[in-house]
Amino acid sequence: MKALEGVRILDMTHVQSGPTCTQLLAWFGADVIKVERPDIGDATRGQLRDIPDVDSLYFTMLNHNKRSVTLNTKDDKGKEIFTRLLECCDVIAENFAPGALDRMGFSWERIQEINPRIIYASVKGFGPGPYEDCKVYENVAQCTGGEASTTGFDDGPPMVTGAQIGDSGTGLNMALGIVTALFQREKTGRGQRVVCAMQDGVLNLCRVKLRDQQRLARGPLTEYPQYPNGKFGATVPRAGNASGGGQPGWIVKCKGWEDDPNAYAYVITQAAAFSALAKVIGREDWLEDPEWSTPDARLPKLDAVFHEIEKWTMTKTKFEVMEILNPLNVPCGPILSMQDLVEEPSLRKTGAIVEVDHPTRGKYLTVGNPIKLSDSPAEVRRSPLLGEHTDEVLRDVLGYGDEEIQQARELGAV
Ligand code: CAO
Repeated sequence: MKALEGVRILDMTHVQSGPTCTQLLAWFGADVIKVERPDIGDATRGQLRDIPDVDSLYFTMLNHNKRSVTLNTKDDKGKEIFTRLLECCDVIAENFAPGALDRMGFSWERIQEINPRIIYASVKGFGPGPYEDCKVYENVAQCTGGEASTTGFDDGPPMVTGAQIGDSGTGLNMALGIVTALFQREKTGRGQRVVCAMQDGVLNLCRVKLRDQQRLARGPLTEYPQYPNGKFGATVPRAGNASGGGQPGWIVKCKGWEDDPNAYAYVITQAAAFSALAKVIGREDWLEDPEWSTPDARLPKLDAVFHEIEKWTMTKTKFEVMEILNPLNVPCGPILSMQDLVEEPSLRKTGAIVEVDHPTRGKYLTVGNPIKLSDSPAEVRRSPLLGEHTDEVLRDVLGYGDEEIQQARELGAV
């Protein structure tokens, strides 16, 4: 049995944020019925295609374990079918532009009338306020949620990150919101509204920077590379690769860095392991020298500390750095490229990366469920073709007969 077996989700999500959420719930065993516009479907089916006329990796990697139904929810017959689906689903999830579902005639009030037990979950770019009507994509959320202003180097422009913290991050929030609302419904019998704003989600992940904004009012941020020689202004500056925690860290070059853009490692100079680190890099002299022996003495000269560490790491590969420093309790990590990750056997073993077979694409790699439940192991099944399950859902979930299905098809509703 799967954890969410018996939970049925009417999945109106598209692009990335919403589908991240419903894919996760599908991995936990929910029956996720993805509703897509007839002939068009989720726009990502056709975006960044690597094989002509085949669903893109963008789509397939966000829509595993779901069923696909095509339905025109602006058409009368389509609305009737949609209403029936609302009646028999536990959750409706969507991430359309603000107001899209209302414009189709399905406000929260109307949805509650149809099914008072249903949970109605949405991702939007912004919460109530000046930008609430705006359409939002990943990088807009990163820029407006505090990520971009705090990422990058002091002398460079703001920078977005490759990790999709606005989209996938907010999708994770919504999944938690839905499961929590389902839990509450067990006690109250009532559904509720779940809303997750991408700006809020990014800001939530940037909490250490909000922490630093308040610390800044009381003096310089001593772990930032701007200390003690650079300038601090009124707002949290970009900290390059400084760790953000209480322990200084930086990215240092490793053997081969001249040709390999990822021949680097992250090294943290945690006080407890500093003497082992100093010894291994050949700077045992630091341990006796009051100029270097304590964290406070080293703080204003962290660039020199990392420069010395780098002289040593440049003589080792990033994997050797990991092998040597880890047993010394020096927290560190090689910069793993996507190719490194794809080739790492342990990630295949745990299911962090899985191979899936698709009828038109063939075999491809995707990420597996990063949350492991001992009683509900996740198996990753391929994404559905557009409308692959329309008849099946109309028949088995809504009880339609062949004639009714044919009529809906002729009317263009499905
Ligand atoms: N039948 C009929 N119409 C349908 C339909 C269906 N099955 N599914 C969608 N539509 C309609 C919508 O109702 C909408 O019509 P209206 O404009 O008349 O209301 C239209 O299709 C387009 O929807 P949209 O405005 O959401 O799509 P878009 O491509 O213009 O915008 C996005 C995309 C992502 C910017 C916007 O949906 C958005 O801001 N979503 C919220 C934030 C979010 O999740 N962003 C993350 C996206 S991942 O990077």
